[in-house]
Amino acid sequence: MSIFTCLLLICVTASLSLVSARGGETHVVGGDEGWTQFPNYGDWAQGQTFHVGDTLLFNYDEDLHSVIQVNETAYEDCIKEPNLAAFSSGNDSFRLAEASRQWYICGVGDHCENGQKLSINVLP
Ligand SMILES: [Cu+2]
Repeated sequence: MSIFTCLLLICVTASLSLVSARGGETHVVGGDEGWTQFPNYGDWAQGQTFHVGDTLLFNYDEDLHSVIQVNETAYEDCIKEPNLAAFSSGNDSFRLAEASRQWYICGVGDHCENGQKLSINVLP
């Protein structure tokens, strides 16, 4: 086998493994700051690429915050009821099951109004 063929095989193998690695990433919402008031989750989401099969993880103090999945209108206006789903364990993870836009807000006090809201676009 020539050195060229050998290098080509290495490249092909490497790119195949990159493709298969897609769709299993865990996104910790807010990074080190986690899920709390005042971080700009729009900025955080801009730096991420969400794919079906990835996991979204909300880390927060369960005495201070919660996670509510809502529709776009409720996201814009911080409406907590009715909602699609509600969580309060402090360590809530979701597997992103379909390519769609999703919206999450905190259900405590005026936290949503203070910016504790997240909108993500999940790609196939
Ligand atoms: Cu909160």
